[in-house]
Amino acid sequence: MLLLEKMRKMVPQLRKEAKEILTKYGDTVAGEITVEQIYGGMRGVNALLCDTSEVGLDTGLVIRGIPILELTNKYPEEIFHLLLTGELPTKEELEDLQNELHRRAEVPFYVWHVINSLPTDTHPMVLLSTAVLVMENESLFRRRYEEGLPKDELCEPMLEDSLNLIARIPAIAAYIYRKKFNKGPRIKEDTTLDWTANFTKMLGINDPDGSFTQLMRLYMVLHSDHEGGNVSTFACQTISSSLSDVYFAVGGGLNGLAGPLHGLANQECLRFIIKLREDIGHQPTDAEIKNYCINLLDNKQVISGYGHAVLRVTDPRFTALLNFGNKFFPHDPILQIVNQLYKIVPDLLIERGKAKNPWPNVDAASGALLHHFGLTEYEFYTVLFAVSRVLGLTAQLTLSRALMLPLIRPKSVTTEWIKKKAEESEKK
Ligand code: HAX
Repeated sequence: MLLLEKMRKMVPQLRKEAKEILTKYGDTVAGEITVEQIYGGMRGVNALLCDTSEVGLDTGLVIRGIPILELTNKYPEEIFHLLLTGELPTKEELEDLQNELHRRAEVPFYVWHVINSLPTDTHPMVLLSTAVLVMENESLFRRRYEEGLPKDELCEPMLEDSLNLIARIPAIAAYIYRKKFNKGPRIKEDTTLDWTANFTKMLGINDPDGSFTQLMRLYMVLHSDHEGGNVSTFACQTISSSLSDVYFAVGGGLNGLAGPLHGLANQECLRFIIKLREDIGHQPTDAEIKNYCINLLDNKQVISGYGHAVLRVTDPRFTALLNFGNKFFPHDPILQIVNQLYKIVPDLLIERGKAKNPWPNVDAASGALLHHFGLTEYEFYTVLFAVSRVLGLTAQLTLSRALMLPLIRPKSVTTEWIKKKAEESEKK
């Protein structure tokens, strides 16, 4: 496998570089932390290493130095290669990776049984997270660890597990969709197709001109990674730092993604738009939308799809999705509301002065586009996000094992400690 060969060449260089940095700059102060940051979810604390991507306050997602808006015509497989190695694959490398994913795509039979055995009203994210966790049985990383493989050799089995998971997750997600929403029997995978086209075929969405697949490729690229401190990635990395394998770690990360302030926001956002239209009773005017949002904010509700813990501008991923919709179906009534909200909500949030970022994030547009193609079951949206995010999570896990990063274990402090510390600093 070409990717494995590339990693074998890369890993010694990465370790050498890390060693040199630590020897030369180990004592360099990289930041300070205030009491407000301790109470405030550690916003702005520089404490994690992540080379796959970075999120600039005013630039948004940049993958390995390339702004996300310059990567929108790529295949998600290319993005995985880029995240992991820092380079886009050559044609040969891409084909080799795609073949490798097909070779690994068979889902263990018991996964279907587990999904079938859960109650029909189970949330799709529970089905997905459970399916990922039960595949832990397949982990090569765990087997190698138990055999006594030293930690400087754990990167390869981590990559093996990662590729298996990436190869299998589309079939699992597609089955969850078909089972949960009564769409008919499972559709088998098609090894002649790329990762996304195979996925959309297995979902069974009607796509005569291929534009749904085109959207899904874009969607998979945009959601793949968002540096190291977001809930799903941070949770995933923390779990894996105890040397638990990909299935435990990604399962944990996906549970974090399932929260409404994180990956569930795409579901919440479309639900909000549909409810807004229903409550107003017709295609709303700008004034009606404005009043509706004011009322929500007065009732201490958040407007899903707006705000971000890091970004302070319109999320370029939102821009990419909105451009897609406005180009291909500008008259779609739901998309029109997304456009209207974009004109109205930022000013309302600015007026209230609470949200540090009044601009839309990726979740503000994605649901409207999926809805247009008949994928209206918004409970499923976070699963799509998860399929994409597995690319970033697994790339990051593999790199952490490449660098042999240690257990993540920051120190916590008590309220008493904080009060004492504050008193001491006031006396000075
Ligand atoms: N609507 C109303 N109020 C908002 C708001 C919004 N969209 N965004 C922030 N605020 C409020 C916060 O609730 C907070 O109020 P309190 O002080 O009363 O608690 C205040 O503004 C300050 O928040 P902040 O510092 O600007 O934001 P945080 O870093 O704490 O949180 C969130 C960032 C994304 C969680 C937040 O903006 C939010 O809840 N947005 C709506 C949900 C959403 O769109 N989530 C998806 C984010 C993208 C993502 O991770 N996708 O996976």
